Amino acid sequence: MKKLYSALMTAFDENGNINEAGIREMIRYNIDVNKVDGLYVGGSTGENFLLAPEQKREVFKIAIDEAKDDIDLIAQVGSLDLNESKALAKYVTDLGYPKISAVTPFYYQYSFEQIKDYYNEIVKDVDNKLIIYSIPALTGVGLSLEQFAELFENPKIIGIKYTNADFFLLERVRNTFPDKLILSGFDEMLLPALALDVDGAIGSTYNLNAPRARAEMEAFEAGDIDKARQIQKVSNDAISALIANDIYPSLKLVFEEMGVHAGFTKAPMAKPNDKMRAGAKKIYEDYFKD
Ligand code: MN9
Repeated sequence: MKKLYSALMTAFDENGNINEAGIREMIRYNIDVNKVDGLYVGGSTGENFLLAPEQKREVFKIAIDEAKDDIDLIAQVGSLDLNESKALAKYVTDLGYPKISAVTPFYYQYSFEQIKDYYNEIVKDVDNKLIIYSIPALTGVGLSLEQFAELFENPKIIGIKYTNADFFLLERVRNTFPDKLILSGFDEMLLPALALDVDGAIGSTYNLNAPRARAEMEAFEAGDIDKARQIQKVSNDAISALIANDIYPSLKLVFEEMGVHAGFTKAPMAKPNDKMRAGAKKIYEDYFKD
């Protein structure tokens, strides 16, 4: 069975402080209602790159404390500061996270040799397995088939969170590395990713839309492509509406409509205004009210 992961959001108060109760509510909702297979903690959706080092640790601690062994957990530890990434890799491994992940190093332009050293350093001193987080649209860093092959020479590097619309490369990667874990990262392109035999998906919108994504995966596996396509169409109507309304605060506003206290995004992410609130209410009513 293909696996479905929500990218965990971080609930903040209005001043960007962590709201622990809100994070726990979102985790419970994902486990009890969405019935996801796992959570990706500390990713883009978690606003991780806006967090202070101690806030990252706080989120990792809360998430494993709430989720325990009930679902799979992947901790994204990549950071601009390699020493911090290494320390976080150790921290989450000690907490019991069964997998880590790291975004490709970004902002400065690194050679592939430097990128490779970064990954090998992160896993060097920890007894854990790592999934490369590839998201070229946000990092500006794209990896080629040959570069993935070089990274996979390290046996601790076991897969890719593939957030990329390059399906040619996805096909090459899937068929070159049949035993690697490939998790698709663009929710709006779940169906073409399934067609190329990814092992599952990780995404922000599954926090709200996991039941549809699960139904789509089941239809796909049963060979009912028409049904899978119809479900993807409705999901994409919802995703388009979320993006048009500013996706990060809107995911939280829709959660609030559902009674889950997802709180605020962290500045410089947008503070909700009346128009955004009205938009989120409509998205809730159109797609997520049962
Ligand atoms: O990685 C998410 N990516 C970002 C996962 O947030 C940058 C996706 O789940 C997108 O939010 C989603 C909407 O574009 O596919």
